[in-house]
Amino acid sequence: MGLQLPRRAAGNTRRGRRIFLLAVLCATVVLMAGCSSADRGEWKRLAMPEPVTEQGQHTLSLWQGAWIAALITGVIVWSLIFYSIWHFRRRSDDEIPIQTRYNLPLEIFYTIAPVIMIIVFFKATVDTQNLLLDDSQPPDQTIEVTGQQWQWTFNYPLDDNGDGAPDRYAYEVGTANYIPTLVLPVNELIRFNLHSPDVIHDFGVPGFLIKMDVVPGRVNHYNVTPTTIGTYSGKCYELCGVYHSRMIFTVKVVSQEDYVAYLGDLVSTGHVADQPLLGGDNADTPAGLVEPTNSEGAGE
Ligand SMILES: [Cu+2]
Repeated sequence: MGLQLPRRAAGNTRRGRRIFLLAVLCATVVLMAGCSSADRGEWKRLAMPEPVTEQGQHTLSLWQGAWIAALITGVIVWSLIFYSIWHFRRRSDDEIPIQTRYNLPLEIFYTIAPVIMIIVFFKATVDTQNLLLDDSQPPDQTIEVTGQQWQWTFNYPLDDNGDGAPDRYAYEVGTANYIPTLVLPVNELIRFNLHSPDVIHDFGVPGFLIKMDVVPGRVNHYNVTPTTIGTYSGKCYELCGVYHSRMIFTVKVVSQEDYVAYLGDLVSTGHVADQPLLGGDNADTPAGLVEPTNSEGAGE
């Protein structure tokens, strides 16, 4: 009689553990079933935004590859840790195990292995960067982008006489009270030439999976080929001053016809100049936006 109670208690514990595991399994299945296809896509991309440019695919591959490599490393290291914890745990009849140290082959291995891993990561990063920055193809469109404190100006070259050289520029200027729109034709190679008249900004669209510093006195550039018609948001990625947070813009990827029509709209509404607006005296001063004095405070 005296032994029955503990045995039943042990059975209860085992049953309890089984019920708990079953509950966890059910909850997992329910949670997974609740995932929309968008959620599943996000899991697959490991939280990276869905790339909507050809070039963005390279960034995504690097991101996924790096995570897979890191996870494999993690699984090996965690397995070794938990194996050691379990296998060499203290037992009641145990004596202290043999104490060893200075295992030279092992020490050489765990010094060299991380160096090899870093070399592989470095090579993958440089290869991806070279693919992203490849500008050997002539672009279909070249857009002069100006980042000025604190908005963006987009200049679209117009080839009026068809000789391949820009004759005028249609433009769109953002201000403190107006978020500008960048319109891009789908499936065309677009080059952004980046200009800054004041401080370092950084021009990027999260969905494009590429961004670049906009440095005064130097014209950086990169190319993208948008692959999906849609509306996206872009921003300045470099803390560039008090109103940095206002440097957001809308991106519309449209069909070739809509792109031509958009440029026509800019011209017909007088948004056209002989030279691109590159900032400073040449760009519109953001209306109502002045450097706050000390008494006014920073505001944002
Ligand atoms: Cu900025």
